[in-house]
Amino acid sequence: MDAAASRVTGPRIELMRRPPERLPDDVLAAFTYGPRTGVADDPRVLHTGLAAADGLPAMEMWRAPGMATPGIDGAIRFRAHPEFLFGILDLDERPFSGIADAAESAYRRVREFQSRQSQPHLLRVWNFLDAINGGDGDLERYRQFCIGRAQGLGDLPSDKLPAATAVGRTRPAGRMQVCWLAGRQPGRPIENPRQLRAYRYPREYGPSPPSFARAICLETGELMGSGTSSIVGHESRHDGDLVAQVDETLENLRELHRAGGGAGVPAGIKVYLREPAAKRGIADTVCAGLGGREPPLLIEADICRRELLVEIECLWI
Ligand code: 3EB
Repeated sequence: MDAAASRVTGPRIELMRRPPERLPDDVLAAFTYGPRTGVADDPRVLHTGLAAADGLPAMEMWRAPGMATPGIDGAIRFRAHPEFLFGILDLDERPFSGIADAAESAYRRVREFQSRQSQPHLLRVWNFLDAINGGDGDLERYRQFCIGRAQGLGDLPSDKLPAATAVGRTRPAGRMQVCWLAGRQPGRPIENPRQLRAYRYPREYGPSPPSFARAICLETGELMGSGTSSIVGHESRHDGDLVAQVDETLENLRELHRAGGGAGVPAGIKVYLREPAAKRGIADTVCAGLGGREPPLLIEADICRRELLVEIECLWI
């Protein structure tokens, strides 16, 4: 058989500044940033409540390597391709006793749902939260989220954790949004030699270390990086210095790419910025620093540690 003809690719990301009126059939999910657009009533669309740094509409579209079919399972909306599934859980956080409780419930539902799918393996998760830095010490909402997430993931072994992003909305929406890509085949977790594994962070960062892998290498060859920040070992670097944090983060991403085998080119680079007013030059620096072919999407968001000003995510295809 012709290897090229039989090769299945992983999902593809498209970052759009002119969101389309309708989504093609092979779209698994689409995240909107900023103003809601014409696709508002499509179940594949998640309105994140985050905004692009320039305030204009943006959409992130994930396309399957072929047709995908829709489904609903309780509060979960999903779209399934034989190889890949994308799920969206957009929860009202307010009925819960706290963010830990909401996260535990969300992740318990995700795992229970995934256990019944023919694409059971979690590959990549995005978490969009309100007030991620609200509360002090171990009561900080991000730390509480990590406690609930770990509880909800239950007995999932560390070496099966997905790659992830967790960022905060600057305008509260009362919602905990968890969205994920899953696969028929498991991914291979990749760790970053410059960084301690997140799930082994020491106690000083909270009672429950964050449950994610630094990257996941798909069976189809793509490398999906987690949200990456200016952290070396387990320590935040360059407190208050955005330019230095961006450089450190780019070094982390290049090392992560090397650790994953160094294949492929960057696609769908997203830069989460705590203070978008300071964004001058960052898009070019990030694009050049990763060898990107298209400009990154800059998004205003809070980052999980107060001293961190930037988080960057990237997929290599
Ligand atoms: C870090 O490296 C930065 O809790 O899911 C990045 C990506 C971060 C994902 C998560 C947190 C998460 O610890 C923060």
